[in-house]
Amino acid sequence: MSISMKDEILKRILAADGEAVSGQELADSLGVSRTAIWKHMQTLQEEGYTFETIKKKGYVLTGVPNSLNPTQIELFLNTKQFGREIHYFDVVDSTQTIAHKLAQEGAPQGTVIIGEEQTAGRGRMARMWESANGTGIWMTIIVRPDVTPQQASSYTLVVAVAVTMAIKTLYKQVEPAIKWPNDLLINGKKCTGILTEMQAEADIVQALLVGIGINANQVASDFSPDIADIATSLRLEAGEEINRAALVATILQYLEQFTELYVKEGFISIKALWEQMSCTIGQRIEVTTIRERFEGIASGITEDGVLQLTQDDGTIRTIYAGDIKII
Ligand code: BT5
Repeated sequence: MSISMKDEILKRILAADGEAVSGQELADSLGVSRTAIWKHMQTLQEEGYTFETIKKKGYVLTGVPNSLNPTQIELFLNTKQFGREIHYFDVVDSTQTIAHKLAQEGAPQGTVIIGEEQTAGRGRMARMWESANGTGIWMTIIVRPDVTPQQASSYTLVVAVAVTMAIKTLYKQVEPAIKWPNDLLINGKKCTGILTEMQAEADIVQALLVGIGINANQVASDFSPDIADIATSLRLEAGEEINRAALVATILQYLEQFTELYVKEGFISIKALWEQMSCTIGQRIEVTTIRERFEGIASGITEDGVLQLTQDDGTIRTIYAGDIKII
């Protein structure tokens, strides 16, 4: 991806790791004037970076904003493909909409779209997803797995495992649990939702648009009354400020790893991990599908990622899609 002059300057200052970087050297090596460098430094300051200017030595970085600027994410990124192309916006309607367009135009696997704010963030079945400015992680990843559309329905479960692993790796004090099919709960409240949409033709998946919404740094009063009782954020649960860039990079690393495994060996290779992290299996649940509502015990997940429900009369039903409530 082409990187802007401003980001290139930022990258060099970040790489200096607290040492001073001379404005003249930046200007010479980038082939621009000192004034141009100074202007870019002003813009970076407006974005929340802080610098100390040391006479005759140059700029020293003293503070970074908690931003999802691709340059920040790249610092933590340890992947081959995922996150190597990032489209970053201040405000979008929905990152899903942009991802659909980019995927149609041929964007490669692993392309990520991030918005600091979404004005029309969405969940499944046209439900709304609250995506306030600067507090969460609102991103879509374009994945092009070599699987059939039928197989792809279990990919949401793979994503849930990858996000859970990333959260547990960085914040050992929290214990996210996966509620089938697409929620991560902490202490019973929702901190993450996943929305997987598909572009497919007959038997071929062209692209999966994997939308991940994570409440990262909200405090309780940030949630609207609609979701105040059911939502939580990582910060509220972990008791510390969340470094969103590090979390995005860690998610991308696990997602790349698990996607490779999933394409090679199928959902079965991730099933045991999913079961360990799930709060669904063994619970009495109420299932709501487009057509009906019924209840029973969530008795297991199949090798294809389909939920099995044992009804009170002992019959087993398979659930491919729907909402569940643990009762
Ligand atoms: C989801 O839907 O949980 C999928 C959410 C996916 C959001 C991401 S953000 C990046 C990408 N771009 C988008 O436009 N979307 C994706 P669902 O299972 O249908 O849950 C929706 C329900 O969750 C709503 O009806 C609310 O009750 C609740 N909800 C809405 N916003 C929330 C939030 N920020 N935190 C917790 N719960 C929320």
